[in-house]
Amino acid sequence: MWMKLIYPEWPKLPNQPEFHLPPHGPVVFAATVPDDVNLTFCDEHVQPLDLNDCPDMVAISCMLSCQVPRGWEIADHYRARGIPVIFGGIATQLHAEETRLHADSIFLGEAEGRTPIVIDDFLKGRLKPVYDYHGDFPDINLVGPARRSILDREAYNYRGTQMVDLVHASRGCRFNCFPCCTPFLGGRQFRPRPFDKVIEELEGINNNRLFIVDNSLAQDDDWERELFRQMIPLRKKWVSHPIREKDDILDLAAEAGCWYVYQAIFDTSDVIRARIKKYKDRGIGVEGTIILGTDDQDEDGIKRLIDFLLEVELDLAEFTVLTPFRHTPIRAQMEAENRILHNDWRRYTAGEAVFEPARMSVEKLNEMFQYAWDTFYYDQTKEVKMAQLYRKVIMREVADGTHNQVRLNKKHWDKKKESVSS
Ligand code: B12
Ligand code: SF4
Repeated sequence: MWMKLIYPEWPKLPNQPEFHLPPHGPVVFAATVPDDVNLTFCDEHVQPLDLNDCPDMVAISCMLSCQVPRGWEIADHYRARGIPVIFGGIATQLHAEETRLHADSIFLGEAEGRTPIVIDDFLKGRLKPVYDYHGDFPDINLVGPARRSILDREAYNYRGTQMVDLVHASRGCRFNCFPCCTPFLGGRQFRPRPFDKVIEELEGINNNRLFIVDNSLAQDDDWERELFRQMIPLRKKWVSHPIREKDDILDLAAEAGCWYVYQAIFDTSDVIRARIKKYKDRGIGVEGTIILGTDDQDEDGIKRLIDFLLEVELDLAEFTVLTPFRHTPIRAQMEAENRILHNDWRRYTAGEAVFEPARMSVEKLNEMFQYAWDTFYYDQTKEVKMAQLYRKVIMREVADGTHNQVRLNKKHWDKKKESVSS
């Protein structure tokens, strides 16, 4: 049986550099697909999608809301030719009802231990329209190493630089922040994977640079300490969401190779200032993730926030516009207040206002979004600031003998030479 797994393209945010990270949901799902299935993969961000082939089944994986409409288009195309389509992934769960209209089957929830059931049903001609495992989480021990062999690895290098590989050490999140749908998806219970499985997976990744995509590592202090202790000998360099702000944990994180963290910044408080300093004192970089358009922000507030970011010398900043995604607390609030402008999911990119802001107009918020990018990156572009972060990691790799960039760069330039001469 041939299953063609597709990751539809989503619209990039206008201010983002032109590189793509390897998708994580598809490779983790692929690990659950039985070996006797002939699985092929197309990530539409980096590969052309052939819509004229005839797989036995098309499987579409969607992570973001703005990716879903493109997934529907692809599905409609295949189904019109009689090829069955199944959808899964985060955004399938968030948009289940609409997705059903474009699918033979939708899969809701985590796939470990369940995919063989789906395949078996399909082969017996009794594929169900819905596999609903939402909230019914599989045994975390079943989460195996992701099947990264399905990726075209070179497609994810950027100008000859090896970018990060994605991996996760836990699921679930015990917090419930207002813009986030993660508690709806993965539940409020923190579900760590066994250490030996995580370490084995990390060791097996042929890349020194990782993005640990766990929702938040700051969920259990003892777990976090032990994870970092066990990671030290691997000498990997990694990026993650926030780490618990305790001195000994931050020390361990730095020793375990923490390169930079994504830190949400909502205000200009001394708490945030102190947190950023703690990271930086240990050589850990900080990329701020800044949501614009919250109810407490007005135009002046946003300007003060940007000044603050420059003053605390953030390494990078990623600005997004507050977006009331499905199954988030903020959506419930805005629905109750009748402030949502439309449900055109293509435009739910977090790059434009899709709701009525409380303290400025829609136009002003969009203008402030661009102001934020332009002001923060006034003297150095995002590419330049990123290059500086990469320089830091390269120096650390050279110092501890884990650097393999020369080989990669050579391959990149050899390829360039080839294309010029042909
Ligand atoms: C990693 C990540 C990213 C990475 C993605 C890199 C990549 N190439 O994949 C990056 C940093 C790029 C990213 C960016 C953004 N992200 Co993000 N991200 C995540 C995060 C933390 C983890 C996703 C993940 O990998 N999960 C682990 C995998 C293994 O789980 P999974 O995909 O569910 O897969 C399982 C099942 O679903 C199933 N499955 C998967 N596919 C399929 C297919 C089939 C056929 C089947 C049967 C089953 C199946 O099998 C898997 C194993 O069980 C999630 C939060 C979360 N915990 O989900 C947010 C999340 C997806 N991101 C979100 C947001 C808001 C964003 C941004 C818009 C804003 C931002 N700055 O965060 C930007 C996008 C900007 C843009 N337009 O370009 C939101 C989604 C909002 C939405 N509804 O669109 C989430 C949910 C977090 C949140 N705040 O609520 N993100
Ligand atoms: S924003 Fe992060 S910490 Fe907050 S609920 Fe979402 S995943 Fe958890």
